[in-house]
Amino acid sequence: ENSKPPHIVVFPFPAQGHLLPLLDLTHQLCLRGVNVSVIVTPGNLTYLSPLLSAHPSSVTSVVFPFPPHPSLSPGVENVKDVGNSGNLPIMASLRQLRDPIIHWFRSHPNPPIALISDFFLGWTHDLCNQISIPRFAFFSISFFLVSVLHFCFENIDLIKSTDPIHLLDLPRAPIFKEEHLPSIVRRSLQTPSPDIETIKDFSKNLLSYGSVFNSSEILEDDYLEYVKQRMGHDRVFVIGPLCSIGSGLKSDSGSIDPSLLSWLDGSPNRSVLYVCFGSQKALTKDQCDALALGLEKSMTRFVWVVKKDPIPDRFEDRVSGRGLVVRGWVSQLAVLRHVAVGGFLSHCGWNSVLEGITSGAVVLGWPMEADQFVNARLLVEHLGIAVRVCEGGETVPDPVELGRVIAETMGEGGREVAACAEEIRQKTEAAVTETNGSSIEDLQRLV
Ligand code: BUP
Repeated sequence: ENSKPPHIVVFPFPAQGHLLPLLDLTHQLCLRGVNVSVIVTPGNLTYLSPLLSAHPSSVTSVVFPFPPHPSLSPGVENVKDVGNSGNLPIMASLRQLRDPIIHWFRSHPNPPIALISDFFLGWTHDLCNQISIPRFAFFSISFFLVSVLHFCFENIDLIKSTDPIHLLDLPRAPIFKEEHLPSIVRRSLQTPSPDIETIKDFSKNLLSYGSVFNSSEILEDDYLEYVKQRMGHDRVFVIGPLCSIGSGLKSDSGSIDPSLLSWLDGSPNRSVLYVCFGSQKALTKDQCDALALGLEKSMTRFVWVVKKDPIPDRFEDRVSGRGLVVRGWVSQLAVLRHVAVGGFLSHCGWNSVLEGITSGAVVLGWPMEADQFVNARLLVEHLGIAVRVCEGGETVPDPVELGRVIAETMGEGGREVAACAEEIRQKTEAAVTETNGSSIEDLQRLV
């Protein structure tokens, strides 16, 4: 019995920024001899393919029908298909899987000995108590953000009555304008709050047996300590950045489209600015116009990844040879790691932040919503490895100023920040690549 590999269950939340890193973690656990059942709904099964084919004998998918929800169209099971507004209804739907999961667990011939679930699934803490297995919360976000969320949820009345709000308890005592607080906190300030269940759920994460963070102690050791103290134990595992650990799932599949690759190959080292605002945000027409003009004026080489964003007419002709507009999905990590790329104009989603850091690209931050203002603060003010070029989901930047900042940061004026970024890159990489690196050791401790 003892010689059997341990069997655990993993429950991701279906938003790309949550799902992909947890699947990366699952991959690392399988490589270390763990057998895993992954809870998934039919519409998300496709995202498991790389994992299932990398570990055909140690990963099993456990498919539960997606519980219907009045505000979600049939077939919508991933936030990617509806944008951030889908977070709450998808969370509410998944909560209904509690009894089916308990039933599955109780009838399993070799039931799992632990659960790792996304921090958006805080209710699984109670589920695990019911079936007497430990629950580990997986955080695809920073310690800084968890600290901010914790403080805000504990002090909702204070936050309602002050703006800007001074987070006095936290390391560095940061000050945030209300509009820059995480969206989930801002929504909870409304009366009546639509998110009361979410707040209750979030606090369960800090009560769980353990927690796993896709971050690095190099980036935020003070907030790591703060969170550990709030949790009151040492079962806090800091195992990131997962995008840089060994043979990752993503890097296996991540190849650059041949025409983009040859364009990058023909560009001087560190000359290209990669522009991408994540999977959820589409720019408005005015924002697109301003950004396009800013890129044009910067005279900088660039690759701009667009989704549904309305690109101005003939823009591509005007920047032909110097700039590329790419439509759809690109392998962001592979592009960022190309030697030609030196800058990353980003919305500062946490995964993008980690991918930027581990590529040594200077981040030009344009935080728009959710946790992005908090992440940008960490990069710009705390670590000094980024500059902020714009702020706000509705803001239209001044194209002349934007062009100037891009040109300056990608040129001589960005030298100092690039040197800081390189130093942090080296330290962060060491944590995940050296055998005694802090993240590698924590991964082993977790196993
Ligand atoms: Br878009 C895009 N290619 O074209 P974030 C994104 N990505 O590989 P977000 C691509 O998606 P949430 C593309 O590398 C990163 O790993 C990117 O996550 C990848 O932002 C991920 O940066 C995007 O955390 O997600 O999309 O806003 O809000 O769910 O965190």
